[in-house]
Amino acid sequence: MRVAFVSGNREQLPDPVIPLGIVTVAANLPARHPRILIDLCFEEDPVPVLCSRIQEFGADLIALGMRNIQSADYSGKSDAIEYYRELIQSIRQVTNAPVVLGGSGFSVMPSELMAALRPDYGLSGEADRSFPALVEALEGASGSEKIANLYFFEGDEVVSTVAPIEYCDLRNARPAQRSLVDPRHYAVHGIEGIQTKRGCPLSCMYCTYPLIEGRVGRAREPRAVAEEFLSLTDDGRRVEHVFIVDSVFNLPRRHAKEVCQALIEHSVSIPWTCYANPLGFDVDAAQLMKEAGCAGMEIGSDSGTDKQLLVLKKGFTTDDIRSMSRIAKEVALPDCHTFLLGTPGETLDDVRRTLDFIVDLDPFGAILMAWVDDYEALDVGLAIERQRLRDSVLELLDSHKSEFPWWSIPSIGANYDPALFKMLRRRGYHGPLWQHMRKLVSPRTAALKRKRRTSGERADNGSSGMPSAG
Ligand code: B12
Ligand code: SF4
Repeated sequence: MRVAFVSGNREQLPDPVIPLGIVTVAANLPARHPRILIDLCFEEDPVPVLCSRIQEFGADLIALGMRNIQSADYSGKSDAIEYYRELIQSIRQVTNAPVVLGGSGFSVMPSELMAALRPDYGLSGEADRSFPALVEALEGASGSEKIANLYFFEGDEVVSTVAPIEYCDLRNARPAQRSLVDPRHYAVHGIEGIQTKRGCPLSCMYCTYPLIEGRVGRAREPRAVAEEFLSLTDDGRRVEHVFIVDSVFNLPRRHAKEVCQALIEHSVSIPWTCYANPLGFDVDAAQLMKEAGCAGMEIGSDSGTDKQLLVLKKGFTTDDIRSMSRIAKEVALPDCHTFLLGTPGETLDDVRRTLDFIVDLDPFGAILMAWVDDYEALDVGLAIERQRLRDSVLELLDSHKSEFPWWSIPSIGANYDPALFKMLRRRGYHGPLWQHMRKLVSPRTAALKRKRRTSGERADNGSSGMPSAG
């Protein structure tokens, strides 16, 4: 069966990302099936390119990957549903081949997206095994009832098979089929992704990751991870930076340390960034990560108040965040904390306390985001309701943005816009941009602004350090 994989993702912020999920699925499809990958990321006019490449190839099956529902600026404005609907309708005009939709975006709300987009099939969650099984079933070689997480229509109704009893064992996972990746990812950006494990043991209140990769932790062999790192530059691929795409790299701590050791033993020299968590972080882990080439950690700290951390079920406290940041400073491992403002149950006063907390913490980087519920993409009423609080939060951030010279506030474009990204890339800075923001601000300006913020403007009512947004 001739399979045309399509990566619909066109998001270029903070960077274009290679369609790692799709090339992972492709690696597990038996070699006898000819395949192409049509990546729409860099196409000015994606629909005609998509249609002509599908026709040229003569596809028997279209495997459409939907990575994002939200947009990168957390503005809550996303036209993803409309865009994917247009892709599917256009595919229908040039071929009768069935369309199967999958990917992390799809997995977050599969039934709703089946009904809204009407592909022939949907596969939610990891598809390393289920996609090849579906191909086999479509060839008539086996039935489809045993395929986990398969969505399809019975009449007008969306039905699905059950979730898998066992998730994929990653100990012998095949490395992603990178030969399919559009060379423009390397020629222009040089950013790669590697997975060392799947599953996160924590249960943050809003987290959708278990829908995509389950909760059960499954780790890869550290040696295999190091070998995959070394193979990234095969075939002349230019790779300047790697993002370790695990939900949390340093949990479990032991596996993270073993991966670091393997990277050191294999003399891996490409710098990398990962998501990390205050739990499972200690001086040893920090030192090993640094030695293994970690250029920075992104930490989902979310809130600067213990009350909200409890609501969000983060499992750590503000003291844990402080301790992690202190260790990171000692070891010179850049830490960037993301904060989600306006989460359920949070007041504007809580948001102000969080801003105070970040000023005191003084991490290497901070990214401030107004919280967006994924379902806003489908529910207009919810989107309007959530937008009200978001507007107040953004107004507050806007009135203080100049005091935080290197913090990124994507929703209002503060230290987060395509022109800035382009300029930094032209200067030869690779990896997540928060790692370079400090270089753009003179230490004197930064010190003056911080001094004003910390000594002159802290509210004296004991509850909030940020002046009211008005
Ligand atoms: C690492 C990561 C990042 C890194 C990526 C670094 C890099 N160079 O790759 C960074 C920090 C840059 C990033 C940015 C963003 N991300 Co992100 N990211 C992740 C994360 C943690 C892992 C993604 C990954 O690569 N996984 C490994 C691969 C192998 O897994 P996978 O893609 O899911 O593929 C499997 C299945 O989905 C399925 N599959 C995949 N494709 C297909 C296709 C078909 C046809 C089929 C059948 C199956 C299938 O099979 C695959 C193998 O099992 C996920 C959360 C998660 N745990 O999944 C969020 C996630 C993908 N990101 C998300 C978002 C929204 C974004 C941003 C828009 C910013 C933001 N607001 O967070 C930007 C967009 C960037 C861009 N250019 O597109 C969302 C997407 C869904 C949604 N809610 O919209 C996720 C799910 C997190 C979430 N909030 O729920 N991200
Ligand atoms: S630590 Fe990250 S991946 Fe794990 S539950 Fe929390 S948000 Fe989800």
